[in-house]
Amino acid sequence: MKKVAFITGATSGFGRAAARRFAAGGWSLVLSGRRADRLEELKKELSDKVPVYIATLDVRDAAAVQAMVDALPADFRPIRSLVNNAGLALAPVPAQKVELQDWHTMIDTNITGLVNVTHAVLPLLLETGAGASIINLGSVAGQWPYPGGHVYGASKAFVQQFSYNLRCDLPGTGVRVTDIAPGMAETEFTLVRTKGDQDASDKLYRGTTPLTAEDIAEQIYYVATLPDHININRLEIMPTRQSWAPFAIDRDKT
Ligand code: NDP
Ligand code: 8X3
Repeated sequence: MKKVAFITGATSGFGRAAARRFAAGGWSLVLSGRRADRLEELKKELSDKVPVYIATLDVRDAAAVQAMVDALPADFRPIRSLVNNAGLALAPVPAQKVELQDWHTMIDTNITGLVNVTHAVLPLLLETGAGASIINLGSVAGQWPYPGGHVYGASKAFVQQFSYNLRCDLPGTGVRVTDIAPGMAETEFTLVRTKGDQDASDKLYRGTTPLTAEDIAEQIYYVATLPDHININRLEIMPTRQSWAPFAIDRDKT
């Protein structure tokens, strides 16, 4: 049976690398993101290999998400994997210095957007049944607190718990759910987080070995292509050269 992957945030980073990985595996693709030019480029690159349907979409807009899913051509409706990847971090500063709008943007994208897409695509996954999967991009930040993580980490904690709770409602349907939780990976993520500060992004990744978009795409594809009876609940992945910091202690000056 033909396999279709529906990927949000396919214009960059993990989403774009996942599109390429699924195409290499022969899957048809539904690709979305806000940047139409990048979607066109990716379609041009991949459509000689597999059928590709692109849709410009802001996941925060529930009505637009539903309309996009309703408008899917018949060949792209038997969705086997939904990769809920669109997301972002903003405001890498202490909570007390954050602009409120940045918190709202993270909540609207990482939580509301992911919920919008899941709600719209779930009926198609249920029709697919056995072997279908929802693969949500969480983060190590959803499990481990760090300075400047505030709403970003909290939004990814939502992704983890939402993934687990979906599992509780889906027994008997064959639909699997996984929270993939990467650590530091070099994509456009830090450029977005710093609102375009290329130096800050380069500095973060310099002198170490971050994960790559392709590393995570490989994990997404692995989860999507496991035998139907296997569900990985959560997959946390860090670069070997990243680990945890000690607890911070506020000490009196002596
Ligand atoms: P990128 O910035 O490279 O890609 C993010 C993607 O999300 C882009 O394609 C962007 O597309 C899309 N996106 C953002 N906002 C919206 C929106 N409102 N509507 C639709 N699409 C949107 O980052 P990554 O590839 O690194 O991040 C992908 C996911 O992985 C995110 O959820 C991120 O939180 C998570 N993650 C990233 C880690 C990292 O270190 N890089 C580690 C752990 C998790 P466009 O701008 O065209 O809309
Ligand atoms: C992104 C990874 O380490 O910046 O989710 O939180 S990290």
